[in-house]
Amino acid sequence: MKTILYKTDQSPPARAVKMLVHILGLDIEQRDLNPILREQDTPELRKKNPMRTVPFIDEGDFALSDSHAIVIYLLDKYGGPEHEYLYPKDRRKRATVHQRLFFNCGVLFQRLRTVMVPTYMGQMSEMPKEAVWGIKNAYSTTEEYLSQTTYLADDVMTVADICAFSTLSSLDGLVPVDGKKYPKLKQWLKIMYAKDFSKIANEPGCNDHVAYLKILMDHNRQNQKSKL
Ligand SMILES: N[C@@H](CCC(=O)N[C@@H](CS)C(=O)NCC(=O)O)C(=O)O
Repeated sequence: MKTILYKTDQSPPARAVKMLVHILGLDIEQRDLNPILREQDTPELRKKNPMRTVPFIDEGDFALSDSHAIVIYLLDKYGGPEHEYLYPKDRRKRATVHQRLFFNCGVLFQRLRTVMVPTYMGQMSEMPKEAVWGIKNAYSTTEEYLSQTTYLADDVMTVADICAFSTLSSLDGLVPVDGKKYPKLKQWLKIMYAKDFSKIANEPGCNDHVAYLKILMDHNRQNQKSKL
């Protein structure tokens, strides 16, 4: 069975996989699944994807969830020598790529998730101070990484940049990166926003994601007011 990618365009981790699919030029079937409507909870999909998150891929006798695991698998399976820069063979460089991927998974995306989940559940009507602090704190760490190398893990773009960019582009829409405080992050974002794969596979979903979160916060605020 050919690979099927389950995704929704608003999802940052799904956008990371979509960007890699675009870079590798893969002809993969992409199916929409709305996690807010819990479309991933059917018994058939749950069996393949116990984490019940998007993105995940299905190859019939093999399924894989988590964008970070998926991009590494796709690179391993389809990447040619011309893609080696994305996932360097050098042991230390590869270890640094892994660390930045875990940073995206465990820090950047979690800071975004603390805004997404309560907003979707109707509980958040504005960005709380603690969430903004957490996001800026993550910007500081990213700034320090970008002070060591041009891209997040190396002087060339790696898969860690693609994954972190999908999250940071949504965060930037919610808490705009201040170029005076985080000049390297601002410059890196500018470079990443200008890439073709970003315009095609990230920008539309990212814009929708940020706009939807802001609309929902307004809606939650109106709801809270009407209950007073
Ligand atoms: N670490 C996972 C996170 C995936 C994730 O949380 N996706 C969200 C959409 S952005 C989701 O499916 N949430 C549904 C849920 O948590 O039940 C990845 O990188 O793929």
